[in-house]
Amino acid sequence: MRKCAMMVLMAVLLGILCGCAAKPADPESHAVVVGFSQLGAESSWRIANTKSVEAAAREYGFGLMTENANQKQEKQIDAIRSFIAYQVDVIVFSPIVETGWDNVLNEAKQADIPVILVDRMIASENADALYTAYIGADFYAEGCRAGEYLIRKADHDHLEHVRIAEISGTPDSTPMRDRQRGFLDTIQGDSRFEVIDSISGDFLRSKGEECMTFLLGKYGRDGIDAVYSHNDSMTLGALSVLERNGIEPARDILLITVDGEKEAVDALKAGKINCVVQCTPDLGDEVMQLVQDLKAGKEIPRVTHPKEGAFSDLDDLTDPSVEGF
Ligand code: GZL
Repeated sequence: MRKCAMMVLMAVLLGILCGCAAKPADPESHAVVVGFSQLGAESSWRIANTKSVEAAAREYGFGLMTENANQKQEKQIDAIRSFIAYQVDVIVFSPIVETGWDNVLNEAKQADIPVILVDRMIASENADALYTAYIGADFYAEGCRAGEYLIRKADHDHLEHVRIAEISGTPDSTPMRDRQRGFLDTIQGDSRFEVIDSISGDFLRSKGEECMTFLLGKYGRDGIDAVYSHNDSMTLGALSVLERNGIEPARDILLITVDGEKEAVDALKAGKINCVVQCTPDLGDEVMQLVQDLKAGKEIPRVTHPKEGAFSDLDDLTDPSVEGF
């Protein structure tokens, strides 16, 4: 019997008490049970990522207990505690922000449950001891690709002064920090570029609209030459505001975005976005392969980055590889 009845009852009761009742997988029918703490459903990327992990667990025949925290760190902490109580085999976890995880991850360590970070990293003095592997994008490289595109565009269009407004992602999250750092490091020293503002849209489409409205109000339609937005959801929100104000997106104001969802790539092909930097949500297969190798006692890579690129209006957009998720 995989788990004693009392253990299962305790896990469920604990889950109910902390408001995040874990849906116990049927322990009898799965040799491996994975606890998956997903941070939310804030964007198309996140929804696609959740689907990828859940589909892969089915394909590998693993039991999966998914808890969605709806953007609340405390709910992720509760979910991880319920996974520990249930004694899952592996915890898979996408931390909404980088800090505040030491206690609960130490509890997982004490319970001898390995933690695989998906999509986002943690920051801690002893981070190395708190997780077994990380699989997700190299966000710094994504930021660099956004900056490299802007340099190419300025060269191509002979732009002499580009005033850039940044719409950033969730504060203290890995993609927000590193997409910003990579972009700024790439354009720094080039006197053509001036970052005039940076405000957070929290990766939400609605806040992307709010940010663009605020920026137009503050700088006017002629005071901004380019917007660098950390994800498609915010970009698509900003784009709708530009159009409502009679501003031609990608012409009057350049738009550079990250993720690569279908709606954004379609907007690129329609000439309404200038550059889409890819960030794949399809991490499920690699995650479950890591779980399988871990359970088989194999060495697993500490860091796995998926292969990613970028599409832009300076490339051949008829190429069949130019597609969104
Ligand atoms: C990136 C991921 C980000 C996406 C957003 O890997 O963490 O979170 O870029 C999502 O769309 O909200």
